[in-house]
Amino acid sequence: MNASELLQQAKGVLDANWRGTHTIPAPGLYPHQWSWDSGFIAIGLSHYHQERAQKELLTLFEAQWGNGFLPHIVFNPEERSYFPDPSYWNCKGLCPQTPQEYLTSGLTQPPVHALAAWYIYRNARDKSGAVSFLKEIFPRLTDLHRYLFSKRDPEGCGLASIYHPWESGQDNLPCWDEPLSRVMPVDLPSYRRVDVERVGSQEERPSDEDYDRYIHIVEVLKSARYDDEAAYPIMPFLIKDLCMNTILHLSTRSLYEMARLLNRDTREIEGWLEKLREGLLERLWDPEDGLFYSYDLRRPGHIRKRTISSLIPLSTGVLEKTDARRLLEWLNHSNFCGDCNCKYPFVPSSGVEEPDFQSVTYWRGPVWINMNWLIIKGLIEYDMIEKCEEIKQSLFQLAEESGFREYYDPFTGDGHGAGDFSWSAALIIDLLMSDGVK
Ligand code: 9WN
Repeated sequence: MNASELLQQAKGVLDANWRGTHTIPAPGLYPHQWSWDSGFIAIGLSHYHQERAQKELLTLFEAQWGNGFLPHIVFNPEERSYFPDPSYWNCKGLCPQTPQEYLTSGLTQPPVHALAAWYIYRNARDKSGAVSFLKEIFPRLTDLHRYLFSKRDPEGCGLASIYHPWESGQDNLPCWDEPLSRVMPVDLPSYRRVDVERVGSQEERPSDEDYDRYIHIVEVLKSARYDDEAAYPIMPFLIKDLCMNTILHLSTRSLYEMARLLNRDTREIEGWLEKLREGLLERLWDPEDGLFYSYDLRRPGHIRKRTISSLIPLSTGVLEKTDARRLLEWLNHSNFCGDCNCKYPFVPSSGVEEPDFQSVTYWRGPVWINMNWLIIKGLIEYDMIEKCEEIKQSLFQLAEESGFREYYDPFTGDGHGAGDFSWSAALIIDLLMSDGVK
């Protein structure tokens, strides 16, 4: 298959998953609109369908709450095949901040949207249409960032906290094992796991014990009526997460560019960026290991697991060149498929030499295209072109051979989880079209 055939196939996936106002992550398993999925999808669409890319983000932000919070799922009321469903979340019943016309979840996800909005502007054919779009979305993006920098950082260290593994977007990362082991589920409501039925394999999805803990954490948040002042002190899982804060940094940089373009005051945004940079370097960078680690606020300290999230902050550009080279050494290390028996030199979600590595279990080893895309962004940031090309070509091979899957076995390249997965298609489109493929 040549590059333009791959591109056409990827566009076909996004067309098939388009639902008139937004794109679903994948048919079957994920029938609603997911927040960070839509951000990645808009990045892909920005190259060839400006109008749809804009609509993708505007639709999502219609469901933003009054306090700036952006829910991780906006439900399609016609679809009833996903758990937790809107009646379980009961956001409207519990929280006056929710928009009355939409059914949403009560957790958030990494805010990739300002970055996506900036892609839309940069790639736009209709620049004046893009400026109007930015004018419309800029205040909403700013509200979201203000929410994350205030309500999710009452300590004022510059980094946003997550309440739940789902908020990292990397739900089942080995990093969450220890913090989750301290979550003791009690009085859980009865529920049915639709995800395992849909995927048809328990091995590829989180365990039932983990699901009980996921639900327990949501129960605690519900007991606080989704009010951050009440919730923050009692959430049993509270982490300064690398994925959330890496993406927050990328998007805050884009927000700054937007503010300058639109002639808005940039001081508040500059303040956020400076503190976030300090937070990443002082709280999350470990100079001894030459890796970043997420920080657990409930048992204060680094979560010292070597997963792909330790590498993605390369994309923020906050490291000095010498330290960035240490991350490159890790990327070339056998633990991360630099020199091992993986099918291609892409980066698995968890180091292959780690004791909890599992090649086909959700976020515990498989290759995810969005994470590798972030690594590629980091390599570009530091002009590490050779490694960047190596990973990019591996992703193209993977998509050609196994299609646009949710994740892939790093040893065989076989696809797993959902098929026709939108962000895999969207980010391959971004990589191909940034290389000039039409
Ligand atoms: C829970 C939709 C989402 C992604 C997440 C991914 C998975 C949901 C689930 O699917 O999470 O939000 O049901 O497992 O982990 O990153 O946004 O694609």
